Amino acid sequence: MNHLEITNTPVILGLNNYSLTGKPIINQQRTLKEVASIYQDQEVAKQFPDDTIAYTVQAWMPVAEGTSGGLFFGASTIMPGKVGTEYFMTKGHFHSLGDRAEFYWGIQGKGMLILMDRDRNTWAEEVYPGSLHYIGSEIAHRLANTGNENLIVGACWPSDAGHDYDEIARNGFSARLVEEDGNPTLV
Ligand code: PAN
Ligand code: ZN
Repeated sequence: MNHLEITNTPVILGLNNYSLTGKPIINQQRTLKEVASIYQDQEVAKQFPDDTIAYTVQAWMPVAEGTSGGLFFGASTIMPGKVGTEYFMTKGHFHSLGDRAEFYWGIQGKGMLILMDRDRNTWAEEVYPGSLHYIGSEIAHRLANTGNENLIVGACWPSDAGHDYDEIARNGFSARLVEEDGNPTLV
Protein backbone atom coordinates (compact mmCIF):
# COMPACT_ATOMS: atom_id res chain seq x y z
CA MET A 1 0.00 0.00 0.00
CA ASN A 2 1.29 3.45 -0.82
CA HIS A 3 1.02 6.34 1.63
CA LEU A 4 -2.24 8.37 1.04
CA GLU A 5 -3.54 5.86 -1.48
CA ILE A 6 -7.26 5.01 -1.26
CA THR A 7 -7.91 1.45 -2.31
CA ASN A 8 -10.68 -1.09 -2.69
CA THR A 9 -10.87 -4.19 -0.50
CA PRO A 10 -10.09 -7.29 -2.61
CA VAL A 11 -13.02 -9.28 -1.24
CA ILE A 12 -16.73 -8.45 -1.16
CA LEU A 13 -19.36 -10.13 0.97
CA GLY A 14 -22.75 -10.37 -0.80
CA LEU A 15 -25.25 -9.33 1.87
CA ASN A 16 -28.14 -11.00 0.05
CA ASN A 17 -26.64 -14.49 -0.15
CA TYR A 18 -23.46 -14.11 1.94
CA SER A 19 -21.27 -15.32 -0.91
CA LEU A 20 -17.70 -14.06 -1.13
CA THR A 21 -16.33 -12.69 -4.37
CA GLY A 22 -12.84 -11.45 -5.14
CA LYS A 23 -9.42 -12.87 -4.51
CA PRO A 24 -8.12 -14.88 -2.81
CA ILE A 25 -11.21 -16.96 -1.99
CA ILE A 26 -11.27 -20.64 -1.19
CA ASN A 27 -14.28 -22.72 -2.24
CA GLN A 28 -14.71 -26.13 -0.64
CA GLN A 29 -17.40 -28.70 -1.33
CA ARG A 30 -18.12 -31.84 0.62
CA THR A 31 -20.30 -34.53 -0.90
CA LEU A 32 -22.37 -36.74 1.34
CA LYS A 33 -20.42 -39.78 0.10
CA GLU A 34 -17.14 -38.15 1.09
CA VAL A 35 -18.34 -37.59 4.66
CA ALA A 36 -20.45 -40.76 4.94
CA SER A 37 -18.33 -42.09 7.81
CA ILE A 38 -19.55 -39.36 10.20
CA TYR A 39 -23.08 -40.78 10.21
CA GLN A 40 -24.45 -43.49 12.44
CA ASP A 41 -25.89 -45.16 9.36
CA GLN A 42 -22.92 -44.97 6.99
CA GLU A 43 -24.51 -47.45 4.58
CA VAL A 44 -27.52 -45.17 4.07
CA ALA A 45 -25.19 -42.17 3.57
CA LYS A 46 -23.23 -44.05 0.90
CA GLN A 47 -26.41 -44.74 -1.03
CA PHE A 48 -27.03 -41.06 -1.82
CA PRO A 49 -26.22 -40.04 -5.43
CA ASP A 50 -22.52 -39.24 -6.00
CA ASP A 51 -23.26 -35.57 -6.59
CA THR A 52 -25.28 -34.92 -3.41
CA ILE A 53 -23.57 -31.97 -1.72
CA ALA A 54 -23.69 -32.05 2.09
CA TYR A 55 -22.08 -28.64 2.62
CA THR A 56 -19.90 -25.97 1.10
CA VAL A 57 -17.43 -23.56 2.69
CA GLN A 58 -16.17 -20.27 1.30
CA ALA A 59 -13.29 -18.59 3.04
CA TRP A 60 -11.05 -15.59 2.77
CA MET A 61 -7.60 -16.44 4.10
CA PRO A 62 -5.67 -13.17 3.78
CA VAL A 63 -2.51 -14.73 5.24
CA ALA A 64 -0.95 -18.20 4.98
CA GLU A 65 -2.51 -20.95 7.09
CA GLY A 66 -0.50 -21.23 10.30
CA THR A 67 0.41 -17.54 10.52
CA SER A 68 0.11 -16.30 14.10
CA GLY A 69 -1.85 -13.11 14.68
CA GLY A 70 -4.00 -13.29 11.53
CA LEU A 71 -7.69 -14.04 11.03
CA PHE A 72 -9.72 -16.07 8.56
CA PHE A 73 -13.30 -15.34 7.54
CA GLY A 74 -15.67 -17.96 6.21
CA ALA A 75 -19.26 -18.84 5.43
CA SER A 76 -20.54 -22.41 5.53
CA THR A 77 -23.72 -23.62 3.82
CA ILE A 78 -25.18 -26.88 5.06
CA MET A 79 -27.87 -28.36 2.83
CA PRO A 80 -31.17 -29.57 4.28
CA GLY A 81 -31.58 -33.31 4.55
CA LYS A 82 -31.19 -36.34 6.77
CA VAL A 83 -29.36 -39.63 6.77
CA GLY A 84 -31.99 -41.76 8.48
CA THR A 85 -32.95 -39.58 11.45
CA GLU A 86 -29.60 -37.74 11.58
CA TYR A 87 -29.44 -34.26 10.06
CA PHE A 88 -26.94 -33.25 7.38
CA MET A 89 -23.93 -31.86 9.25
CA THR A 90 -20.30 -30.84 8.99
CA LYS A 91 -17.44 -33.19 9.87
CA GLY A 92 -16.67 -31.21 12.99
CA HIS A 93 -13.25 -30.62 14.54
CA PHE A 94 -11.12 -29.38 17.38
CA HIS A 95 -8.58 -26.76 16.37
CA SER A 96 -5.03 -28.12 15.98
CA LEU A 97 -3.90 -25.39 18.36
CA GLY A 98 -6.61 -26.46 20.76
CA ASP A 99 -6.86 -23.17 22.64
CA ARG A 100 -7.80 -21.13 19.55
CA ALA A 101 -11.37 -19.81 19.76
CA GLU A 102 -13.84 -18.96 17.00
CA PHE A 103 -17.01 -16.96 16.38
CA TYR A 104 -19.93 -18.40 14.42
CA TRP A 105 -23.13 -16.54 13.59
CA GLY A 106 -26.39 -17.63 11.99
CA ILE A 107 -27.30 -15.95 8.70
CA GLN A 108 -30.04 -18.02 7.07
CA GLY A 109 -32.06 -21.12 7.91
CA LYS A 110 -32.05 -22.98 11.18
CA GLY A 111 -29.81 -25.51 12.78
CA MET A 112 -27.71 -26.51 15.74
CA LEU A 113 -24.15 -25.89 16.72
CA ILE A 114 -23.01 -29.08 18.43
CA LEU A 115 -20.19 -28.55 20.91
CA MET A 116 -18.04 -30.99 22.84
CA ASP A 117 -15.30 -30.42 25.42
CA ARG A 118 -12.22 -32.59 25.99
CA ASP A 119 -14.07 -34.56 28.69
CA ARG A 120 -16.56 -35.45 25.93
CA ASN A 121 -19.47 -33.49 27.40
CA THR A 122 -21.66 -32.60 24.41
CA TRP A 123 -24.28 -29.87 24.16
CA ALA A 124 -25.82 -27.72 21.43
CA GLU A 125 -26.86 -24.14 20.71
CA GLU A 126 -29.72 -23.23 18.39
CA VAL A 127 -28.60 -21.43 15.25
CA TYR A 128 -30.87 -18.94 13.45
CA PRO A 129 -30.42 -15.61 11.66
CA GLY A 130 -28.67 -13.35 14.15
CA SER A 131 -27.61 -15.99 16.67
CA LEU A 132 -24.01 -15.40 17.70
CA HIS A 133 -21.83 -18.21 19.03
CA TYR A 134 -18.51 -18.07 20.84
CA ILE A 135 -16.63 -21.34 20.53
CA GLY A 136 -14.07 -21.30 23.31
CA SER A 137 -10.77 -23.03 23.89
CA GLU A 138 -10.62 -26.85 23.46
CA ILE A 139 -14.19 -27.16 22.20
CA ALA A 140 -15.00 -29.31 19.17
CA HIS A 141 -17.68 -27.84 16.91
CA ARG A 142 -20.05 -29.16 14.27
CA LEU A 143 -23.05 -27.62 12.47
CA ALA A 144 -26.26 -29.49 11.63
CA ASN A 145 -29.12 -28.24 9.45
CA THR A 146 -32.42 -28.96 11.23
CA GLY A 147 -34.60 -26.98 8.82
CA ASN A 148 -35.74 -27.42 5.24
CA GLU A 149 -33.76 -24.66 3.59
CA ASN A 150 -30.00 -24.07 3.37
CA LEU A 151 -28.36 -23.23 6.70
CA ILE A 152 -25.80 -20.45 6.21
CA VAL A 153 -23.40 -19.67 9.04
CA GLY A 154 -20.58 -17.13 9.17
CA ALA A 155 -17.28 -17.84 10.93
CA CYS A 156 -14.15 -16.03 11.99
CA TRP A 157 -11.12 -17.86 13.43
CA PRO A 158 -7.39 -17.35 14.02
CA SER A 159 -5.12 -18.14 11.08
CA ASP A 160 -2.95 -20.43 13.22
CA ALA A 161 -5.87 -22.46 14.62
CA GLY A 162 -5.70 -25.32 12.11
CA HIS A 163 -8.19 -28.20 11.97
CA ASP A 164 -7.80 -31.44 13.87
CA TYR A 165 -10.25 -33.81 12.18
CA ASP A 166 -8.59 -36.99 13.45
CA GLU A 167 -9.98 -36.97 16.96
CA ILE A 168 -13.57 -36.68 15.70
CA ALA A 169 -12.95 -39.16 12.86
CA ARG A 170 -11.69 -41.68 15.43
CA ASN A 171 -14.06 -41.16 18.34
CA GLY A 172 -16.88 -38.98 17.00
CA PHE A 173 -18.89 -36.69 19.27
CA SER A 174 -20.30 -38.35 22.39
CA ALA A 175 -23.85 -37.59 21.23
CA ARG A 176 -25.70 -37.45 17.92
CA LEU A 177 -28.32 -34.93 16.85
CA VAL A 178 -31.32 -36.82 15.54
CA GLU A 179 -34.94 -36.02 14.81
CA GLU A 180 -37.21 -37.50 17.47
CA ASP A 181 -40.97 -36.83 17.33
CA GLY A 182 -40.19 -34.05 14.87
CA ASN A 183 -37.67 -32.31 17.17
CA PRO A 184 -33.89 -32.14 17.09
CA THR A 185 -32.64 -34.15 20.06
CA LEU A 186 -29.17 -35.05 21.33
CA VAL A 187 -28.92 -38.77 22.03
C1 PAN B 1 -15.52 -23.60 9.86
C2 PAN B 1 -15.65 -25.06 9.38
C3 PAN B 1 -16.75 -25.30 8.36
C4 PAN B 1 -16.78 -26.76 7.85
O1 PAN B 1 -15.05 -22.79 8.82
O2 PAN B 1 -14.41 -25.46 8.88
O3 PAN B 1 -17.99 -25.02 8.93
O4 PAN B 1 -16.78 -27.68 8.90
P1 PAN B 1 -15.64 -28.79 9.00
O5 PAN B 1 -14.33 -28.06 8.86
O6 PAN B 1 -15.79 -29.41 10.34
O7 PAN B 1 -15.85 -29.74 7.86
C5 PAN B 1 -14.57 -23.61 11.06
O8 PAN B 1 -14.97 -24.01 12.12
N1 PAN B 1 -13.30 -23.23 10.90
O9 PAN B 1 -12.43 -23.29 11.92
ZN1 ZN C 1 -13.30 -24.26 13.62
